[in-house]
Amino acid sequence: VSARPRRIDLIGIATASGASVRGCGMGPESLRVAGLVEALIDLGHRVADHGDLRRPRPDVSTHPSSGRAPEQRKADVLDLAARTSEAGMTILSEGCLPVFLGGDHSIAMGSVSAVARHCGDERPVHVMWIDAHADYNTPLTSPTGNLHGMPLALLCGEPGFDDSFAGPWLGRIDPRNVTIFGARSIDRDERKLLQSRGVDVVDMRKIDQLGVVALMQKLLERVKTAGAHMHVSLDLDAMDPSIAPGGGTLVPGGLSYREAHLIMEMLHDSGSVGSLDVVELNPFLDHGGQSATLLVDLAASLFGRSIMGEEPGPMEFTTEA
Ligand code: 6HN
Ligand code: MN
Ligand code: MN
Ligand code: MN
Repeated sequence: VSARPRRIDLIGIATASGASVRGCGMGPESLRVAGLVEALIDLGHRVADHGDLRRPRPDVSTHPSSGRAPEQRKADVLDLAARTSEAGMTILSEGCLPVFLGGDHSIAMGSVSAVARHCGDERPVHVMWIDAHADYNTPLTSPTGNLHGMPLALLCGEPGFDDSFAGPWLGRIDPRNVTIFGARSIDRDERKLLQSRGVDVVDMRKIDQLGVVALMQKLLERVKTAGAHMHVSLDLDAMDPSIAPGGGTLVPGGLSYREAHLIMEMLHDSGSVGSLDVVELNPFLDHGGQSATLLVDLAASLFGRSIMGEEPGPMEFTTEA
């Protein structure tokens, strides 16, 4: 149980360049306004806020929905991913736990590659991707061309990314060390890729049928046995739109309020989590801060907030090892 206080380092990546809907570049600031720093300090952690990484160029209206042409958006994504990767490495090398505040989900190219580079051959990395989507498209399979639908495929070294995508993220992660949790919208060719690589997809049907507890226990036991660093990538749209309206790619039938918290509480008790992304919050679409507040509360659960304090409950994760 990772009750001990940690030094948590926040870094915002204020971008929507991987998405087709503008607004999630304001995500980091919205999470701060919703009280993220205070919530973590309240749990006894030490918190450093590194502020935001920003797009290299100002926004221009060349694209009807995003305001940016595809090539420009791609250049922004790659530039920010490189800087995110370096910043994450620095935080990890100081023994701190990085929390990457998106921004759209393409920022995970930077965050996950930072973790993979830091762990190197010393420690396996397991990625838990909590999302309505699998984000496992390649330029060959993507129906939209939006880069926030591709970071996992890039990290897992899927073919279809040409040399222009070169960087420390390419092929950094073994697809068998990925668990997608909460999925309910997967594109046709994306599904074929996931199946052929043996990616663990815990979709909403499985969650309905087997429940969060059994599925999480299985995952956490596996991660513990492997001695892996668990990176959690939390996409707002994993949660049901009724409790998390502030996203650009909402899908009905998502995680309930308590399911989401229980996942976070069990992650906390596992002691395996070494890094976190909080992504896809679009404050422009949010309803009065509801989604931002939900994400802050979920992060608090992940970092040790519990209903009855320290008392271990019957669902606490234990392992023989
Ligand atoms: N996200 N599968 C769709 C696409 O465009 O590739 C949606 C991706 C959503 C990405 O929510 O992070
Ligand atoms: Mn996503
Ligand atoms: Mn998503
Ligand atoms: Mn709305």
